[in-house]
Order: sequence, then structure tokens, then C-alpha cells
Amino acid sequence: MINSPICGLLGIEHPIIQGGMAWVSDGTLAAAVSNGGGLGIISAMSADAGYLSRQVARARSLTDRPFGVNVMLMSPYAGEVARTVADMGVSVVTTGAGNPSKYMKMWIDSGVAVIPVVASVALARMMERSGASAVIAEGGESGGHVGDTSTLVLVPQVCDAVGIPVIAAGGIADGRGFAAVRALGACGVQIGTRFLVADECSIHDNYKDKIIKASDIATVVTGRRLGHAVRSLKTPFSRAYLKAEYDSALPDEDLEKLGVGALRLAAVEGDAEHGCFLAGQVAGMVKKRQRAADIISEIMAEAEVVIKGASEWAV
Ligand code: TUI
Repeated sequence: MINSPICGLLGIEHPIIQGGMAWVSDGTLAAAVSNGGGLGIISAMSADAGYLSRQVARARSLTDRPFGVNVMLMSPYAGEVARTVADMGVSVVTTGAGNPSKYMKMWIDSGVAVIPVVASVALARMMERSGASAVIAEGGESGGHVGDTSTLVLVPQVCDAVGIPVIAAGGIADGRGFAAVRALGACGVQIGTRFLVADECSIHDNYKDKIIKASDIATVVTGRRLGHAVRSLKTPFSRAYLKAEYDSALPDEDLEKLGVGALRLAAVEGDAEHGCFLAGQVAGMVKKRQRAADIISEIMAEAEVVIKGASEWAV
């Protein structure tokens, strides 16, 4: 049994938070992760508040345990979704792809625990001052929207800078990764990529197959030219996008249009040609499909072996 301050804070058994992944993290997956003892997260993605309400209702029909909502701050519906999180009595909110300062007071006043994803020490400090319960320090190994600093470098610096609990994300898929970030000072992990292949994850089978077959060098970062670096699997889409990014004759607006709808094409249609299959660098370590609860218990059992064994590393 591994204890952590975030278990008491969030009312969960194991300090594993599921990543809020657009077109992936729905009420069904979130409930399965929460039933497995972690904290399931529903992604509000770029959908309206009605979508979020339906997913929260779905999760509540499948679990009595706490779960959270991820608000993607670049969403055109971020404002109405933020209000819905407060109104529906969701216990935890995580945020991504921006600075959630303008929503923090509303959430905290409504009793929602706020756990922002940060990619820098500066934002972590600001979030602590604004009343965040914890922060998720997400390194550039992760899938989707990424910062520049790796997990190994970001996590200890964020731990040194803030007094609230730090959860590590990016590059963690097993108990070794859990133990490693515990050594860096994190008291829990956020995991996305490994949950892509959970039985309860409803993405297209082609997506799951691509994750299982991925190698260590299977991902690439695109979108740097537009200021939204995004990590995904190397596919015809990402290669074409990267090529277009280096084409200085192509206007930014046209480049922007290339990506529209590509996440849905990957997750819902499994479109190997035109889909954008977001994944972290750990895709190369994900080798089998499993129930969400088994993913969690396997990671915790591995972590315990590594952490207990570490006492023999020094004599
Ligand atoms: O948000 C994510 N991952 C995501 S969001 C997403 S949807 C999307 N689609 C296309 C383009 C862009 C996004 C897919 N994956 N992870 C959390 C995360 N947040 N990673 C990095 C950050 C971050 C970056 C800068 C958080 C705050 C930040 O600060 C900005 C500021 O204003 O200080």
C-alpha cells in the first residue's frame, strides 16, 4: 500500500489520476478508473456544457466514487463549461492548455478542488497563490498539448517551488515510472496514454492497435509554428502537417485548417490517413489491453516492489 496526501484530499485509494483526453476521456472511462481506486477524469474537450452534463450523469450512473472534470482552456466553450463544473457539484477539476486564474475563485467558492496542469514553475507558483489544492506538473513526454521541459527536470523544480502536493505527468506508464517520480518529490501521477487501451475506453480499435504496436520513437511534436505544440503518433497526417509547417509560403490560417477535425477522425473513425492520434512517448511501453482497474493495480504493485527494493540500493 502506497500512501499519499492526495488520497485523503481526493477521497481515492491509489494516487493515480487519469488524464483528461479529448475524444477519449468520457463518463464511462472516468467511472471505470474511479471504480479501480484512481481518480477518473471526464474531458470537457471543445464541446459545450450540454455534452459535459451528459457525461457527468453517465459517470454518476456507473460509480459512487469521486471523479473529476478536465477543462481545456483553449475551448471556445471554456466559460460555460467552467460554470457547469461549479453548478453540478463535481468534486475535482483539472485544467489544461492555459492559465485558469479567471475561474479559480468561482470553483473554490463552490467547493471544487482545483488541480491545474502546469508546464512551468511560474504557473505552478501562481496557481498555489490562487488557491489550487495541488498541481499536475506535466513534462513534454506526454501526449497532446506539450510544454518544452521534460518530466525529470520539471517535477523537482515544481516540488521545490510550491508547498501544495505535486502530481507528475508525462512519461509514466508503469510502476517504475511511478517510483521514479515519487523519488523526484511527486506524491502521485497522472496517466493518459496507458488508459487509451483500457477495455472501458471507447476509442476506435485502430487507435488501440496503433498504441500497442508503437515503438520508442513512434511519436512526433507538430504545431510549434502556431504556438500549440502537440505530440501524436507518426502517421500520414502528422508527416503532412510537419511538412506544411516548414512551408513558409503557406499562411498560418491554412495550416490551422489542416488540423480541424483530426482528433475526432482518429478517436471515433480510426482514420489512419487523416486522423491525429495523440499519444505520449510511453506508447512504446504499452503492450496489452486491460481493464482500467487492472492497469491501476498492476502499476501500484510494481511501484511497491521498486520502492521497497530501493532500500538495498545503498549500503
Ligand atoms: O492540455 C493538455 N493536453 C492537451 S489539450 C489538447 S486539445 C488541443 N488540440 C489542439 C491544439 C491544442 C490543444 C490536447 N492535449 N495538457 C495539459 C497541458 N497544459 N500541457 C501543457 C499545458 C500548459 C501550457 C501552458 C498549461 C499552461 C500553460 O500556460 C499558459 C499560460 O497562459 O501561462
